Amino acid sequence: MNFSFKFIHAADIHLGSMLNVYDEKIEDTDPFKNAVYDAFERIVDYALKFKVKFLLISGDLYDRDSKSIRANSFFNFQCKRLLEEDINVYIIAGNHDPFVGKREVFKLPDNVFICDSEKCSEFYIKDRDSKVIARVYGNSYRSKFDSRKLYNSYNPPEDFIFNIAMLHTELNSNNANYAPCTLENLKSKSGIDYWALGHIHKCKIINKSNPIIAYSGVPQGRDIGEEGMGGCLLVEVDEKSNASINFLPVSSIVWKKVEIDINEDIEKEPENLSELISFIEERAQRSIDKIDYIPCQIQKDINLNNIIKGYAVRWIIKGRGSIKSVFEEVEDNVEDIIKESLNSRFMNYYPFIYTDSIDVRLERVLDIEKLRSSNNVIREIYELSDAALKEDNLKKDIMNVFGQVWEKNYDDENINYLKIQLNRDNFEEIIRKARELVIYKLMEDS
Ligand SMILES: [Mn+2]
Repeated sequence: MNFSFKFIHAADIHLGSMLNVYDEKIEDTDPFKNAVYDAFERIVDYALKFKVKFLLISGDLYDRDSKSIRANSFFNFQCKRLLEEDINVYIIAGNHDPFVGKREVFKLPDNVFICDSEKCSEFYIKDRDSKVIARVYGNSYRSKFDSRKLYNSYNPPEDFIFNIAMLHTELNSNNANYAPCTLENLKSKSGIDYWALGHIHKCKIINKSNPIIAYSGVPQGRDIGEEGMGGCLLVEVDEKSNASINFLPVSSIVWKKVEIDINEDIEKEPENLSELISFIEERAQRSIDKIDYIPCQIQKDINLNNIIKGYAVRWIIKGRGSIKSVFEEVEDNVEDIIKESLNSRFMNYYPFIYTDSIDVRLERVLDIEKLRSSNNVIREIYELSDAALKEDNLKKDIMNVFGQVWEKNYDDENINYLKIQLNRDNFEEIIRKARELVIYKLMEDS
C-alpha cells in the first residue's frame, strides 16, 4: 500500500539571466531586474504552501555555466527555507549549466541533490515511517551539448513504486545536441510513471498518463519569444499511484504580442500619429485583460491578479490606411516615438503595460477586393501567395531562393547570429510584403 504525496516539477529557471528589454532605465528597475529571481522564490513559496515532499528542477537552473555569485547565494538561501520543512530538491544539469555539481561556489544545503553526469542517479523518497513511496532518477549534461541517449540509463526495478525521471531534452531525435529521443522512446520505457522534462520553454503536458510526460516550461519569460504566463507543475500522486497535475503560475511580468487592426472600425480609422497612438491606447487595456494561454488547469485558490505585476508587449499594427505613409516619409524612428508615448502613459498603471516593441505591418490603401475581381494578374498573384503560405512543397521551393542570409532549420539554443532565423512569422511577412510590393508596382505602372 502506497501513500499519497505531492511534488513540484520545475525547470529552466535560468537564474542569473535578465529580461531582454533594450531600455536601460527599465532593465535595472524592479520588477524587471528581479523577475527571474522572484519567479523562483514563488516556486519555493508554493512548495511550502502546498507542503510538497520534494522539488524537481529538470535542468538549466542557472543560465550560464559560469554562474553568478548572486544567483548561487540566492538559490542556496531559498533552498534553506525548504530545508526547514524537510523538503528535498533534486536537480539535473542542462545545456546551460552542465557540470553544475563540480563548481558550486558555496556549500550546498543538505537538502539539495545534484544528479551525476556520468551515470543515472537514483534517489529514494520515503514517508515518515521510512517506507519508500517514490524514486527519482536523473542524469545531468556533461557539457553544453550532450548527444548521449540519456533516457536509456534510467532503469528502475519492476515493482509498484512511483518512478519519476528528470530529463533535459528537446524530444527530437534529429538534433543530437540535446539528449536525443522521441516521444515513443519515452512512452515505451518501462517503469517510469512521470517524465519531468526540461529544455522546451513552454509548459506542455505531452502525454496525460501511462506515463505522464510533461514540460514545466520557463517560469519567467525573458523576451517576446517566451510569451505568456510561466510557472511550474504541482503533481499530486494518490494512494493508487494516480497523478493529477495543476499549473502554478509565477511570472510577475508576462510577455505578450497584441495585434491591432486599424481597419477594425472604419469611422475611427487613425489618419495621423496622434490618432494612431490614441487608437492603440484605447485597445491596450482591453487586449491585456484577455486571459493568457494556460497549459493546464490552474491550481484552485490562486489569483492571477496577485501574481502579475505587468505586461511586456509587442504591438503588431496591421491594416490598410493612409497612415502607412507617415512611416515611410519621415526620417525619425516613428516606432520609438509611439513607444515612448505609450510607456509614459501605461507604465504607471497596475498592472503596468510596458511597450517593448512596435511591429508595423501597415499596408497602403488599395481596394483589393475590387482589384481581385477585375484584374486577372492580381487575382493570380493572390492565388499564388495564398498557396505559398499553405502548400509545403511550394513553401520549400520559395525558401530555396530566399538566399543564404536566412537560416531555415535553426536551433533556438545555438543561434548563428550571422544569419536571420526564418520562422513562420517571418516567412508570412516576407510573402505578404512581396505581394504588396508587386501589386503596388503594377498599379504604379498602369
Ligand atoms: Mn532552458
